[in-house]
Amino acid sequence: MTQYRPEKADELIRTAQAMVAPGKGILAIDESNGTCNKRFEAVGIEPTETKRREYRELLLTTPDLQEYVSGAILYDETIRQSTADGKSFIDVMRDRGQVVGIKVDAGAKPLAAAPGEKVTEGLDGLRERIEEYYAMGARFAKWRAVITIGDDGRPTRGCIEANAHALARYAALCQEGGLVPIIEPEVLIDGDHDIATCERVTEEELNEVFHQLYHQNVMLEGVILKTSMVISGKGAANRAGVEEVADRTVETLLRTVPAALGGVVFLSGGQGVEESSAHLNAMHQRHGDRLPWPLTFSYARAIQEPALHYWKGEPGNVEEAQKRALKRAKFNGLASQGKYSPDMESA
Ligand code: 5MM
Repeated sequence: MTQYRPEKADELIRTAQAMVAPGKGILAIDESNGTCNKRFEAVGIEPTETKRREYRELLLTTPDLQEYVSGAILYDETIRQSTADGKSFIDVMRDRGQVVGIKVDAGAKPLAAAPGEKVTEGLDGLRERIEEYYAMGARFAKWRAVITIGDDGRPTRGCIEANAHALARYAALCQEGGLVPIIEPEVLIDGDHDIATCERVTEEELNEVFHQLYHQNVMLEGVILKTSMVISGKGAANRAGVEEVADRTVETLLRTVPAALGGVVFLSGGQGVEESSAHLNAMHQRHGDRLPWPLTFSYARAIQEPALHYWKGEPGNVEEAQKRALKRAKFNGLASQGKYSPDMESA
């Protein structure tokens, strides 16, 4: 059987190409209210809708951000918000030539009969929600699955299969409704596992994801994979260096991700901001000529953190906070072409 083509195939392919245009990546600002509030409270910002709106305005209106950021993933609350002047965030992005994205999953919930594991929910009513978001102006979506590594047999096959199946069902629905699905199966960095364990788990989980996408007739050219890097656990004794992370990540992706895919982007997953740039950069410097798909970033914390910490909810700090966000976006844009250097950080 040849590849199934959804009705909006050409549009999906054009959208996917715009999302991973050369030198650009995707900004993730789709934190649910709970996550956003937690990050606000950690730096002393009031966890209110007003502050969340102000913060998202700060990021989305950062001067020149569109040079390095092709689009942003919004949360349901954010996609309905506007700037203080009354311009909708959707229009802010569209006027800058950016693609509007929306997180559509309903969060990772405990997987029954699988202690310590989660499955992402949100398929019920998804067709209708996609229709609404498309009509509002969204052109891509995101769904995140969470895979935990533990020395007690986690992840189990049951967890890997349940999450991959849901990702594929979500992706097919998105394409039916004209949204490019970002599929995000995140292998968490939490734990003291070594990089070889992360590599084995990432390989198993990506194989299953592409197996399920095939069976759900998902058109790969209109899909973006958002993946974690192959990296040592945060608490590992001897954490692998930049070159090993770059080599193992690229090798794992080459073994598992079909060449037809629209693009691959990374989450930062708790890495430091400079580390996230260095890893992406090393992948391009060492393997740039072997990559069959665009390979770039879709960071949340690794772009936002310096800006959030400086802003602290103060109107007088907006301009400098925006400069800090732009710096990370620019360095990651350079890293996506192998043109970043850690020396630039102090310049
Ligand atoms: C893993 O999280 C995604 C990427 O962010 P980092 O670069 O910080 O790792 C991110 O898009 C995530 O899905 C959102 O922040 C939403 O998180 P919650 O937990 O609120 O759904």
